[in-house]
Amino acid sequence: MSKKTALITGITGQDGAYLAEYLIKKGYIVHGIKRRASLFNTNRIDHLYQDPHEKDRNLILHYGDLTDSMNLTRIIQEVQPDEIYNLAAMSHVKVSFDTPEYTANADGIGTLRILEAVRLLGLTKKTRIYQASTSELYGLAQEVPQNEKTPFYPRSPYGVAKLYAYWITVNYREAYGLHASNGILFNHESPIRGETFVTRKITRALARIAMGMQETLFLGNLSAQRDWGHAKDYIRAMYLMLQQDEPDDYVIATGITTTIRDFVKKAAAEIGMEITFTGEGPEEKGYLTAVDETTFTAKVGAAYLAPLKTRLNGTSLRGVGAKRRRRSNLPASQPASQKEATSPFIAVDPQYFRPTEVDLLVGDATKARNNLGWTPEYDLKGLISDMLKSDIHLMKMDCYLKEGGYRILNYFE
Ligand code: NDP
Ligand code: GDR
Repeated sequence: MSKKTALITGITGQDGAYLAEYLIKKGYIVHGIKRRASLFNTNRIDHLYQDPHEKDRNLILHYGDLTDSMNLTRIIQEVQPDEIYNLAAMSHVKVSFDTPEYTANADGIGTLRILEAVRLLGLTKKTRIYQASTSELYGLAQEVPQNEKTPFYPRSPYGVAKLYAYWITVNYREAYGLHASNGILFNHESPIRGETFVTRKITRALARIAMGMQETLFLGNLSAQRDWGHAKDYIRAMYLMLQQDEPDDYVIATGITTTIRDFVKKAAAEIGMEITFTGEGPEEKGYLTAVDETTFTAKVGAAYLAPLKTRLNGTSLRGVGAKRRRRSNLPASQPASQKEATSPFIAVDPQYFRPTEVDLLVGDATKARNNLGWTPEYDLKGLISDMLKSDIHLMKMDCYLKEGGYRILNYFE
């Protein structure tokens, strides 16, 4: 039997990289569309990359862009894919407020370009399509939890562009009989999550803070709630949707929601650091209030313990609040004046607030469980553990480079 062929747009992104690996393991020939950039941008898939001169390659990359109809049509014609996974998008909600027109073009009309190319090329019976829809469609959530029947109310140019993409996918399915499905995926993260999404921003910063390479992490709205899963689980759901006899739309979620604040606390606890929050709104701050030395030593390393304890004791940082708590094990109730004298681990910077926020997302994936047999393998603790393990490893490399006198790059948003 000849091998199945898949075309992945957004193959250089988090989901594209995991999906490419998954499909190659299943015996697919995977084609991917990458954008031309002035630097190499295939970091996430370099381990799958094969020299273009090799024969019988199972990963083939094409230059392209979702804003270029002719390019997309030519690639689809050449590849004649059995399955298209449309994962490419300007995927950052906050950035979409700065680039609304481009976001509409790539995320909204980009989907139409793919659907229309499949139709024009006469591939409606051959090619199955997965559209990367999103829980951002629910935006100002009309019910809790959200399922496939919950009305949409997007709250950003990204969400609105994805709303168009969702409905045009449904429309092509109904009008032309295309096997096209929407995966309404809730937030999913991993060690290769983009560094400017909040979970990865937190795990990277906590690793740096634990090793004394960063003082404070600045975040936006700490009270937003998200339903976070692991990207490895979610790409399995994409694949399953295209293996069904009938196309359909599915919510993919864990059913558990957590605030950004609690994510910070859980992630810090994973490596033995207790963070306590005090204050409200833009004045809210998170302080180190205890260290579990055994956990910290096992997960981060004994070499980094002494500087952290110095920080806990406040001696290098003028403050006395944390010192009092650590000695007497008091709850975090010391006077604000003392707390303010201590350098916080976490502080709020309103520049990360969004003009319209999505406050609460939590998904009900019953349909996916029943129809696709999909269940996630990772819970939030497992996800956090996976991300921190990887970021501590990464930051240790930076530490070694720094100690060796080499320049390290500071990527902050
Ligand atoms: P990433 O931001 O990690 O990856 C996006 C990919 O799209 C990258 O490969 C990027 O290329 C590519 N891309 C961006 N703009 C264009 C364009 N104009 N033409 C061609 N390619 C482009 O996203 P994720 O992997 O996290 O998400 C995958 C998809 O799923 C996206 O559509 C996202 O909106 C959606 N989604 C994601 C969720 C999540 O929690 N991760 C949840 C629900 C939906 P480059 O590497 O060059 O930037
Ligand atoms: P989201 O993810 O907008 O849900 O979109 P993101 O991680 O960017 O934000 C989640 C929540 O955290 C709050 N937040 C911050 N966010 C960022 N990025 N940086 C901060 O410093 C910060 N502080 C607080 C945000 O306000 C928000 O409430 C992701 C993307 O992957 C989309 O492509 C996808 O469709 C949805 O998930 C589901």
